[in-house]
Amino acid sequence: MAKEFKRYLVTSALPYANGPVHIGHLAGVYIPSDIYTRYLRLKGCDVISVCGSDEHGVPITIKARKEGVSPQQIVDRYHELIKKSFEGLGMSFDIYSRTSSATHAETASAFFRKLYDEGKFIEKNSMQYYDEEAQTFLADRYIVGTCPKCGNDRAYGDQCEKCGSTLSPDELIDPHSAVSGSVPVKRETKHWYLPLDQYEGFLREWILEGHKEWKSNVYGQCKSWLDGGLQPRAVSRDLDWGIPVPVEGAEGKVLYVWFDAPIGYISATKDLTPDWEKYWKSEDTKMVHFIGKDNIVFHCIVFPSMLKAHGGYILPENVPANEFLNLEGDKISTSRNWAVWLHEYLEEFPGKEDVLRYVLCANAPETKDNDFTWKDFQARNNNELVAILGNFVNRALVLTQKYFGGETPACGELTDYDRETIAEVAAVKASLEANIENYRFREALKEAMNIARIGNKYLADTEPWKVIKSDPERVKTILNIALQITANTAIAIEPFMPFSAAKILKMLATEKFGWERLGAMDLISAGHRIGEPSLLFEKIEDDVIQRQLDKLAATKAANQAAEAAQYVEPQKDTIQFDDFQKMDIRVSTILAAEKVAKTKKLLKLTVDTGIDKREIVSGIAEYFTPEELVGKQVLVLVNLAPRELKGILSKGMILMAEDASGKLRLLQPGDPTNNGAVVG
Ligand code: B3M
Ligand code: ZN
Repeated sequence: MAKEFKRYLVTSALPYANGPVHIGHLAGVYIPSDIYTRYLRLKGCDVISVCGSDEHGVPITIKARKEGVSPQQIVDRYHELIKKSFEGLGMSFDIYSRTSSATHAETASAFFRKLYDEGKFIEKNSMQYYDEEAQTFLADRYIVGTCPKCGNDRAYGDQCEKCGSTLSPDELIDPHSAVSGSVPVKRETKHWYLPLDQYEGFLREWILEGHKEWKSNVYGQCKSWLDGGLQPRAVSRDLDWGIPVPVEGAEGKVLYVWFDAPIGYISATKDLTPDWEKYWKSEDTKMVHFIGKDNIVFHCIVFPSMLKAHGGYILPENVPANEFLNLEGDKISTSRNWAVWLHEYLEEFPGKEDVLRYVLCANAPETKDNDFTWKDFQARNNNELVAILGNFVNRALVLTQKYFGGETPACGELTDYDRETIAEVAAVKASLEANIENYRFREALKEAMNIARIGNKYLADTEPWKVIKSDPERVKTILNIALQITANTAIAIEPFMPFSAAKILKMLATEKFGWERLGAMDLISAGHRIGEPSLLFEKIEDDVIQRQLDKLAATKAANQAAEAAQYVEPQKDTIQFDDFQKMDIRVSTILAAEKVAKTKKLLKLTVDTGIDKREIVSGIAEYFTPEELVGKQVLVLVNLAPRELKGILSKGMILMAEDASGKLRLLQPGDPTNNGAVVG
């Protein structure tokens, strides 16, 4: 028998305040969390939903350094952007806090201090990389060098972004500091470690025995972490941005971001309500963490161990982490700007907040990674929201306006088909609730949409527009039932599409219904005057989607150019000076140039090499017009064996450089030089 809870505490992963939120975050964490919270509120439960910006950590300091601003300026910028864009999409947190708040500093410090005073940490000295020029210890991300796996010379101390390998600073070839560029030295430093290995027994019991009902992707990951053996984990860092370690002699050290961030849920609750302890310390509270799969270890292993070590706190009842959402078949990436950013979506698709909520829920990566495509976004909007939900609601309202002047008709004698339809609508509630309460939001959304499907079919089968002539009394019953189904739709879709639910209620000119009324057929009374109907959704045309696809294509091209620019051909095999001496390279001037007939790439050049005037065929027609070459001085390898190309005897080769983007560049003497000058 499922345990009864008196209240609910819903937490959503705190987004890093070093960039905007994108559709991957929404599909993975925030839309599921908002659906769950709205549902509980509709049911009249005592529920609070907390979130906020995660404002510490190395990536924020790197971004600040890159932009030449302070970390506080970075987090202030993105905290506001994220908060505003969440509000724009209808995320209904009860509080959206931030970990640079005073409450959080106090809460996280006290939390650390209690564990410290009670000897729950291991103190350990270790050798870390230190930048003597910048006089700072270097977090792994601040050490750059050559990846031992793929040769990328911009690999970080913790990861190579080119080949994806996880690295440690000691593996880097030629490590140097990203701060000053100098070669770092090793210096001893002290840190505090949470001995996770000591919590293995508790975690096995609590998760593997006690929460077999958790989603398999979450349960499985926890099992592999536990089977892999837990190691003590450092909970402090040598950084100047973060919450200072509240211990004497710990100057220059801050709490590790993953130690302080989850405590952000507690500090946010404190800022929300003076009754915060009944949410965090009472077994009558059901706590649910909404996160992405990359946060499972922190929310199922590390944070519960911290709470256990501290004592007095409840543990999460469930952690329904989602997998990842990809975009147009490619991994979403902040650094490569490969994303649909929430704030840009809200600007470019005003009034379509629910379309994004709908599509991201319908495609949510609940059990495996999934893909967002703009074509699918358009199809779901046009074929599901417009054609089913919008169409049904609009017909029910417009026909009531048309036949009864907007006054709700009384319901007369029911036919068997009416009773069948009413029963079908009532039956949706149970499966809708079961799916939401088991975090199956994709399935739940289909159930909610089923009510509109039933309504659409009911109108198509009863054809009030035909019957009105012969039996207006019958049409009164049909439209009364259609209006009740419309009101039921507004209840069922509210957790998923709150903007549309509100619009339907406004068009019905009625207040919000509680969840307990779902399935009722007396929601709209006979004689009640409905409001003006308007379209809930509009078709999205191809050109709108094309604009988004073009935007992504431009991003891809920019990324390819940037990646190419980073790539440098490896050096060729060593040669002897004599080998080089065999080449005779001369400064020459191009006297004439013309395209070689029937070829795309070839130009025939007449060149004055100082020795003679000769013809050279060169594959540069895609990069230079004949006109722009005439008169230019170039470098020519004059003693290359002549060869016939397209019937032209080509005697020599113009030296070119191929740049990172593959474009050919002329090599020219810095100043005008006599033809025939020897290059050596
Ligand atoms: N800031 C978000 C992430 O890993 C991370 C979550 C913290 S929740 C306490 O993308
Ligand atoms: Zn690599």
